[in-house]
Amino acid sequence: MKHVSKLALALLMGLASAQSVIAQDAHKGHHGAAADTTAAAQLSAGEVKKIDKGAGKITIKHGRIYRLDMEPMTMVFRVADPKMLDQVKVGDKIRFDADKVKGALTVVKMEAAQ
Ligand SMILES: [Cu+2]
Repeated sequence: MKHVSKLALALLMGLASAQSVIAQDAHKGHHGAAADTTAAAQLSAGEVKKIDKGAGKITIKHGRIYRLDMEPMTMVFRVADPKMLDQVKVGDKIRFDADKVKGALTVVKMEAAQ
């Protein structure tokens, strides 16, 4: 019994520290330049599935997005700047950052995956 509660405590502590890291990252994101050194680590992996230049939207099959606490899935995003859609084509592997802008999930940064 003693064993079990120690394990549970360890799990709880692990969970708590993971959550505080996520909260810190989200916080940094709102402070511009200071976040740049860690920005690369925050980018999520994705693959472009569809591009709709007229609507300024892109469909991305994405990995985990820590900032939004979102599981991997395929979904449509708005883009912060329509020009971003000229930089990629369907099938491209990308790294990107997304955030809520005026209530809509929006790709705020996007680059080709290495
Ligand atoms: Cu998603």
